[in-house]
Amino acid sequence: MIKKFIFLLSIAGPTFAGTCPDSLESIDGGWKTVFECQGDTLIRSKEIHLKSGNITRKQSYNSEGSITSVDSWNVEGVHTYSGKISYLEDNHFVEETFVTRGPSKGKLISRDEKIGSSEDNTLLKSWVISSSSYKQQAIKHFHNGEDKPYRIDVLSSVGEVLKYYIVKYNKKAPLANLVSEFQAFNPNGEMIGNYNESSEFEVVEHLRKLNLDSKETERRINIYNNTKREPVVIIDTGFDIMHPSLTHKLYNSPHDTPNDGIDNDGNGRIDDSWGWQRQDDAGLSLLIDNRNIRETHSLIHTPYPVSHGTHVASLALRGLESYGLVGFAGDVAISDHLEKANEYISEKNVKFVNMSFAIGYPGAPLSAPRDSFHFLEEMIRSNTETLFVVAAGNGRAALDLDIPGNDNYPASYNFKNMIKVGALNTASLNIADYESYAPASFSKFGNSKVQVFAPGQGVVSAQSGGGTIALNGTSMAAPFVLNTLLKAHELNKRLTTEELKLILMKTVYIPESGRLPCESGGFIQPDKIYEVVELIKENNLSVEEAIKSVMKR
Ligand SMILES: [Ca+2]
Ligand SMILES: [Ca+2]
Repeated sequence: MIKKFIFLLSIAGPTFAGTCPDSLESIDGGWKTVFECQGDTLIRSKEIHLKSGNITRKQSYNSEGSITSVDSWNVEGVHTYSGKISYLEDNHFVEETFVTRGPSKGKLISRDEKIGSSEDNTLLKSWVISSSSYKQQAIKHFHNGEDKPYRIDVLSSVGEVLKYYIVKYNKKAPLANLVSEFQAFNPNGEMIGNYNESSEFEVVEHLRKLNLDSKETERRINIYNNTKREPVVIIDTGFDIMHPSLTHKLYNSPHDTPNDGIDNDGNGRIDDSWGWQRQDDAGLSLLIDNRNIRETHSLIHTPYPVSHGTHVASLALRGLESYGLVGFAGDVAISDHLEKANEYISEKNVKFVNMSFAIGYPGAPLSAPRDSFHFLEEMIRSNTETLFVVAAGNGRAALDLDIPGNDNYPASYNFKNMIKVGALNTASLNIADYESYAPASFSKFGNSKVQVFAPGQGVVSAQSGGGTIALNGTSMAAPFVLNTLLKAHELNKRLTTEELKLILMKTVYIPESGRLPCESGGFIQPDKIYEVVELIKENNLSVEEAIKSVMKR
């Protein structure tokens, strides 16, 4: 029998705490407890099962008498369970749980700060600790009696507060834990970001409010007003369309005039000039209108608001003026969302799509419904001239996509019009460091299922609410590749997406130490791609000739 053991020690005061008991041994039923002291201070205790002779518990104490570590075994001597300890700190009652077995022994797995007593208490703060790395990620602060935090501190790996968020929830979707509004602050209390998913918004007006010099303001207004730009579809979590790096990049569709309340192109979406937000269709009337493609922050999977689509879109469109963002925001596991995106891509003849997402594989736990796989596959299969740039996926295990059972869609589809991108362990490319780059530890790979690697670790790009953030992921590597190909395409718009892919594949850098685990065997070299494109344009060379010429140098 395993004796379930949760030890709560509430210390009233220092008077008797940590004092060595009069007798160094006590017997209680079938167990004996042995105490170890240094002078008058109790430092350790051991509980022994008398019948088997096995130790069933070991505890260490600090000078105040608080338990600092607990180890437990069952009577057969098998190390079994975690100990929970508690103590008073600044009149608050702190409860901590540690790992007590295996190589992670002693690591903190939970920490809560409460007010009251061990029997009757209210949670004030709760630490979010990664269950895989045991790193502290965040502290959630609660109002007395409320179960959702109003403030969330972002922690460094050593527990320092890096920044904090004051959050407000979307009351229409209580279960989804959606944050509709937040402000971000640095540790000195200065505001560094301000996000509100439903504040009034008009593009040109907003560009004028950005506090830029008049020349830059006009430049951005002109970019936005250019309805001849090519649409780039980005299917992601959503986009902070008020972010200074994105507002002027929004597509200004010639098909559907924004703000007139009319579905001018008859595609069933009113004013979908720069994309749409799928959440509205799910029966959650969350956002003010169809045009609102803003990032929806759900705190179900992450401890604090995390920017994904905003980061991806800003990377994909960085430095480009002749492309516009058509954002498809929302839950990519919903089949209707994928079906509608497919219709849009076909109808408007969209050439470039970014997919920094994965929906598992059919039948896998937590994967999308089977219909979603059908529409996702259909989208890529039927739009043969569209190039789909896809994140290979992140994971801690099952990283080799070539091994059956490690599937991860869309990355596991094998269509010619896809480029599936793994992440390198770098944020940018510097030719002096080429030999030091390797696939990031979290990146999926595959000699047939992944085509190329690109920077994906510590990549700095736009953050929802304002400013920038460094993120890791193949999600960041895919838009790096798309951005490079768009720049190449901007240099020579006659190039087909197939030719662009060929140029990318044939100009990669293959390390001298060996091929990277992907089809091309290397990572993207933007400069070589641009050289090839320039050569094709200036010397009227074929794609193959230009590649040969550049790669011979
Ligand atoms: Ca429309
Ligand atoms: Ca319209």
